[in-house]
Amino acid sequence: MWDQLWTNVRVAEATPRGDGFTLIEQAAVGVHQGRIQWIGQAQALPGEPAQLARQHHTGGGRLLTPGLIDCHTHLIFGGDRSLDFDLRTQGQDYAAISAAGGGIRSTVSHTRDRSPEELCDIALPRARSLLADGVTTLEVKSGYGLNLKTELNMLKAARLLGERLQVNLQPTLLALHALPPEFAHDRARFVDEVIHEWIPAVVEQKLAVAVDVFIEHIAFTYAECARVLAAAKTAGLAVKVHADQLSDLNGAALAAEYGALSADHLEYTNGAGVSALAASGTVAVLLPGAFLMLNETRRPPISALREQHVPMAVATDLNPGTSPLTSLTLAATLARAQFGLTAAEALAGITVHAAKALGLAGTHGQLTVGQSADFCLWDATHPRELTYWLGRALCHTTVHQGRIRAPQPASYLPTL
Ligand code: DI6
Ligand code: FE
Repeated sequence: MWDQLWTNVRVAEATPRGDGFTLIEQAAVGVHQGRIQWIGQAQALPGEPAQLARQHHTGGGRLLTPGLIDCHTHLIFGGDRSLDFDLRTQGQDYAAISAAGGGIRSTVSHTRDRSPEELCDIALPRARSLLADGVTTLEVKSGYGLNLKTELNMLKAARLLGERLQVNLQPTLLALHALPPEFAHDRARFVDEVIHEWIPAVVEQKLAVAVDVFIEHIAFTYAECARVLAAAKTAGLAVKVHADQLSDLNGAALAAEYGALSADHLEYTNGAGVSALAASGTVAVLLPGAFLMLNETRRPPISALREQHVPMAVATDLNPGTSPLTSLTLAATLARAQFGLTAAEALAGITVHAAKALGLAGTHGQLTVGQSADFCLWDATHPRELTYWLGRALCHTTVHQGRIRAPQPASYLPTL
């Protein structure tokens, strides 16, 4: 006997290629031991509901999609950067604010010296906002410590978040984000410390599953990033790259060279970079929140990515500096409005392709037998609508590993 049976739902998914939707009317979903046990048209169920499952839920005719996956966030940090945004709206640019001591380093000063418990408490409301919008798998990066103790504290805070919330939390060590002021005149020694101290500590304490680097003029060079990615792979961790966000430094090629799970941002990626991603099977993660808030005009090479069948994911990049965006459906809506993704590409981008960007293809992101029973019921009539409203709360119910999640207080969302 199954644990649960859901009936009176309309099952909607984007095709794995992102070129359309599949819709099953009058569908049913059987759940057992946290996984999907059966899915299809209710009339094909192998018995009466009362005989099939211990619990029977009706979905009230709502759309049912895979649980959403936010595959790129920096949601743990102290303070905020509303002042940076003020300065940007008055004409200063991101790189200049960073050079003048604002930017990432100002968040670092508010993040250092906080305990994992404090960092978790601070991040909790932001995480709840994402969850209220249907997120069941959440990637969280470190990167605002810039010293080993605080990086580890951030990752411990991420672990606490995963324990306190019903969510599949995927922690990433963002090893090269900004050069710590203490190493201003000794870049190589900092990279050495990351390789010889940070990565081994994270592996030993099992605090991260991936390592990320930021290749950019205001951050790190190709060679510095390559050294860290090589060390991460040797240590058995997956790798990811913040690539070509503000300029073209061959970040996509770097990601491909090291078999990265994903290359993220990609506004300035060149044609060779797109081909390299296609060849390596690396997911392109689009981050329209940062594009919007930095008032960027150069879009990622969507047509080339589409033509070469590079899977495109969409994420919030939730961070204090460039993307204070706490809704993944809004991120996907922005990806449609700003980058021209189709509704199906946008939904694939926050489900099946986002799972691939986290190395979770096959277990998460799709509604197939054997996958984790993570799904959402929506007050929407067509899956297109999920990425159409700007900031409307359509998520009615979320199921994570077969368990209905309690409603998340998300004060920023207007109530229906
Ligand atoms: N790219 C981003 O968009 C964030 N980090 C990164 O490498 C921005 C981080 C910040 O400005 O605090
Ligand atoms: Fe980022």
